[in-house]
Amino acid sequence: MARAKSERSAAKAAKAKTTKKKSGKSNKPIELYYWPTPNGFKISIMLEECRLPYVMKPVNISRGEQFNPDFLKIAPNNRMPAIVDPQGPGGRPISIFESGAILQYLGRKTGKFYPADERARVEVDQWLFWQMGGVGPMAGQVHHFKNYAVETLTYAINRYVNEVNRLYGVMNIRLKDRPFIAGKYSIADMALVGWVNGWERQGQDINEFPNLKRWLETMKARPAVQRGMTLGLELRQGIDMKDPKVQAVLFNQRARVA
Ligand SMILES: N[C@@H](CCC(=O)N[C@@H](CS)C(=O)NCC(=O)O)C(=O)O
Repeated sequence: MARAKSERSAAKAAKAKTTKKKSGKSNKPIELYYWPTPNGFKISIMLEECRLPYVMKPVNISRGEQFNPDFLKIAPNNRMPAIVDPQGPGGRPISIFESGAILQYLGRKTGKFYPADERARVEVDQWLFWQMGGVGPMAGQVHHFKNYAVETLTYAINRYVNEVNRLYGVMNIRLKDRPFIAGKYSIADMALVGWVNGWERQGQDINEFPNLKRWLETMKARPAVQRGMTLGLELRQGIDMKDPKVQAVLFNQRARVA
């Protein structure tokens, strides 16, 4: 009897060990390939909001680390952010590039900030894609022509400053009768905040857009947003975007034929 009992407790202990091992495995952190920019912030914010364990792997884009062969295996478009989730579908690792796809993946994985209900999901998707195809690229062009280009091209500056102004107008109307862009707080808001936060450098006056201003203040008051948007900021210190070496890496790249 006593023997049977001790066998049972040995079996129990062995089982506990396996479970611990298993759960240890599932706790392997997500690798975040990252540089502190508005596109990078989207993912650091989501990881912080979901309290998912992650480890940040800096990709210094001003030094050309986005072209490292190992990074290209994960992100063939040579841009960050990207992630590797050791516990992907079927318990096997998965790598993902493109910030919108990463946000949707993390939303599906956690069931957070990305509703499962189809109508609510479509709401989030359309504003997420609106950010991906509109606010991000247009504000990015403003940053380029207004702040980084060595020549002053008035036509280009006006074109993109005006387009960002139009987009912020759309957002301002949308936020008139709802707290967040898709109604409830979602991955679409996370995609937008890093970009909208740069309104001043984009030649905009936030006071023109009171609903957008209120949304930005609400967003920036969230501790996870604060953590996400300060992650690795120190890495950028001392980098001069007008340095010809930095510009040679980041601008006017052409196809690299394999
Ligand atoms: N559509 C991509 C854009 C990513 C992107 O443009 N990342 C920039 C930094 S914000 C980058 O890695 N640039 C490196 C380069 O231009 O070589 C996404 O949303 O993930």
